[in-house]
Amino acid sequence: DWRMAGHRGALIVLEGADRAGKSTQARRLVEALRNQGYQAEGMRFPERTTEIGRLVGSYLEKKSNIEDHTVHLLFSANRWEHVPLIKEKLKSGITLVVDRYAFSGVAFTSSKEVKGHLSVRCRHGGFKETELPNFSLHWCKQPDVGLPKPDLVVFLNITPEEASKRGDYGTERYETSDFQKKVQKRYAELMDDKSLNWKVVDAAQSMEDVHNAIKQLSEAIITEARHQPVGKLWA
Ligand code: ADP
Ligand code: FDM
Ligand code: MG
Repeated sequence: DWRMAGHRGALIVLEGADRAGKSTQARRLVEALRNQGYQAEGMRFPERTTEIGRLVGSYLEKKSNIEDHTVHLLFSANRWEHVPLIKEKLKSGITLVVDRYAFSGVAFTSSKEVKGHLSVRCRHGGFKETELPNFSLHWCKQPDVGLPKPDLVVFLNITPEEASKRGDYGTERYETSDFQKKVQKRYAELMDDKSLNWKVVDAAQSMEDVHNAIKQLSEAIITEARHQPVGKLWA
């Protein structure tokens, strides 16, 4: 059948704010692609079932505290430990639908304030206390440089007002409206990167309409990616 035999699968990532519909749409997309005769599987990050994933999971559930840089590297390591599997699946023709990827990693960590102060020497002698800089996008991207590059990154776009109609924030780390607003700004900066195939979908539409939009984008990219090698992210 034209949908299989010798061609690689596509790497499709869903990103977006809390309650934008990533997990719902990832499930529906896999199901719809399979019904159309494609080989497709879901994947998510963080993947909490590995040893590294359990550390990250316990951090998100606030059962443990991990220093900010360190946990950023663990989120990235959780992706790297899946790279052999990702490559194998794509090579065998399976399209992967991934719920969050390196873009979440960068958007969330770069929204954190670095705690602490730095003493800097003034030009005319003496010292002044200055705040440490926030995590830069540049610093946050480095651990994920070279990961398999998504063929398509769908950004499920929703306003905080629309998202709030879908229920309250949970009790995990990062689930506050102040923090989520910062994350949203960081996503916008990441979407300025034209070396990636970002597609913005209006996530305030009905589940059905969002699904149809994502499905159409996905089928087109599966056809396009078939003959191309998998790229390297931010490399
Ligand atoms: P995310 O994974 O982005 O946090 P979910 O897929 O878990 O989002 O969806 C969050 C909640 O919003 C769920 O209760 C889901 O049923 C609901 N939901 C998802 N998409 C829509 C939509 N298009 N319209 C209305 N409610 C939705
Ligand atoms: N998150 C997710 C990060 O901070 N860094 C990452 O690299 C990734 C993949 O973990 F708050 C955050 C984003 C979100 C949480 O929540 C995961 P879900 O509900 O499992 O997507
Ligand atoms: Mg989700």
